[in-house]
Amino acid sequence: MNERVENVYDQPMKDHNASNNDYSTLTEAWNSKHGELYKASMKRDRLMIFLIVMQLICLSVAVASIVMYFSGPIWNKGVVGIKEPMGDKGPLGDKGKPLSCLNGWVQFMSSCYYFQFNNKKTWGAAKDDCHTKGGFLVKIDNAVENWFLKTYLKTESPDSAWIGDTDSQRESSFVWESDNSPLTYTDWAPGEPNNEFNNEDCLQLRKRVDYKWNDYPCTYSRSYICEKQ
Ligand SMILES: [Ca+2]
Ligand SMILES: [Ca+2]
Ligand SMILES: [Ca+2]
Repeated sequence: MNERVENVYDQPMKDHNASNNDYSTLTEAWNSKHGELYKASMKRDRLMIFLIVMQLICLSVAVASIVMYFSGPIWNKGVVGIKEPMGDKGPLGDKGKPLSCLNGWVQFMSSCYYFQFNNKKTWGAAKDDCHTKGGFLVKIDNAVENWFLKTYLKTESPDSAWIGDTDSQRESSFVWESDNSPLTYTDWAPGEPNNEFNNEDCLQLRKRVDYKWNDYPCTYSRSYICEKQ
C-alpha cells in the first residue's frame, strides 16, 4: 500500500552521465558529417564559379576576335576619298567608307596622326613642321590616346618622340602648344619631370621607360608626332 512511486529524478547520476555521453557522441558525429557536407558544398560552389568565369572569359575573347576580324586594325592608314585595299583578313578600316586622313597620316578615334621617324628635328622645328602640315605637335588628352601612341611607336621603336608639351614659358608649368592648355592627363616615367641640369623643357615619349613621358632638352633632334583634328 505504501509502495514508493518511482521518481525518474531518483535515477542514479551515472545513468544521466551515460545518456549525456551518448548525446555528445551523436552531436559530434552529426557536426562532423555536417562539416564534411558543408566543405563539399563550398568546393562545388567554387568550382561552379570558376567554370562560369572561364566561360565568360572564353566568350569575351571569342567576341573580341570576331569584332577585330571584321573591323580590321584599330588604326587606319587612309587616303581621302579612296577605299582601303583588301588585306589578308578582309578590308582594312571601315568597309567602303572614305577615310578622313590624308595619305601618310594614321587615323585613330577622331584624330589623324603623322609619325615622323626618319627626319628627326628639334622640338621647335618639329612643332613648325606639324603646323606646316596643318596640324600641331600631338596633344595627349587621355589614357586611350596615350596607349595608342605608345603602341604605334613600338612598331618602329624610335629612341624617343616629341609630343607637344613644354614648360619653356614658366618652369614646371607645362602647357600644350596647340591651345596653351595645362596637362589634364599624365604618364610620367618614374622620377620625371626632373628638369635635369635646369635644361629640360620639352616632353617626349621615351623608349627606355616604355614610352612613358620625360622632359628633355628641346634642342636635341628626335622623332615626333603631329596630330590633326
Ligand atoms: Ca589629342
Ligand atoms: Ca623644365
Ligand atoms: Ca627628364
